[in-house]
Amino acid sequence: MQFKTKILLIYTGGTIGMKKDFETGALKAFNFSKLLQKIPELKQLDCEIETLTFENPIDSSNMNPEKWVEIAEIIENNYANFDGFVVLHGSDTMSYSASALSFMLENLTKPIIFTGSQLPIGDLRTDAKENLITAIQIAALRQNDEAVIQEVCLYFEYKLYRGNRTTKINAENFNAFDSPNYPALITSGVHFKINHELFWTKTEVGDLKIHKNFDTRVAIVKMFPGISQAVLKAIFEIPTLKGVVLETYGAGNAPTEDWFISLLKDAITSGLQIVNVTQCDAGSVSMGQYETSTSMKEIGVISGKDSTTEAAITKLMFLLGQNTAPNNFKTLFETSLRGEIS
Ligand code: ASN
Repeated sequence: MQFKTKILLIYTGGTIGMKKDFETGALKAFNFSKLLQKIPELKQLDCEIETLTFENPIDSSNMNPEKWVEIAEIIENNYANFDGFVVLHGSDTMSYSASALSFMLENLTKPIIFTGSQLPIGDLRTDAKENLITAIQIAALRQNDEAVIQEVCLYFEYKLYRGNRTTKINAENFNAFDSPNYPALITSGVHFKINHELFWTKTEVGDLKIHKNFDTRVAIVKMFPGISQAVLKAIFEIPTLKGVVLETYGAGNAPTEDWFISLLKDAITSGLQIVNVTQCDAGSVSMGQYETSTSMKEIGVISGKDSTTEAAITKLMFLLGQNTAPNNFKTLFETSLRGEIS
């Protein structure tokens, strides 16, 4: 007898399962499992689907590291019994969660596909059905008796991306995500166009390991012309602060003024990890390319290279949470752990 591929759908919340609150007119998360029974299309899929939902589904603006652990533990507890996992998640912070889960789950050999929608699944013009059905189909893809996808991905509007390469770019269009520095792994048209050569290739194979500690004593600071010494000093001197993602200009450039460089230097000397990422949608930090980044390179600012801000901040929380040795921190951060940097 041929066994069917088993997929676990994990519903965390998000627009996909929301309904209008008739008193306020606002969209609110509600019980998704009942709604699934109303999607007859799912029965046509050649796989077995089970659903687990968060006890209290959330709008993804309420997502946080404790809830990432909740998702990871659901995966951990069901890993042996399922061939793939589809995580239904609000689009607002989906790229953060997909990035976080990519770092948490080491040695993955099964697909974890995040998806959601811009309109609720009950809406006449919904984008939810396509996203959900195709995400399940992709999670169920197998070749030579193993899963085709063995990493954390995000599927939205006909494209499967590596999760930690994505960013939400649009609050209106169905095409809500982009992966500016890494091409789509799969494009869904009449057929799937599967770009095997882009898949994450692991250097080591071992049992699944789940890392559950994140250190939230971090901040994202976005540079702008006119940012004051007083503001930056107040942030960089927060006594509990352990790491900062600094969004700089272009290829990782920032002011060359003495006060700025010495502020960063003092912070680094006292143990703060500072990661340089670009504010640009695409491209990479390249410290030393311009005079406006040379000093940052000299004082030991970490290069986020071409990682997204979402990947950089979750990696920072992850590596700090692992108690990474300070003398190894920069090297480890600048290394691709799950394909998040080129
Ligand atoms: N506010 C919603 C959420 O992120 C947006 C969505 O899912 N499209 O939960």
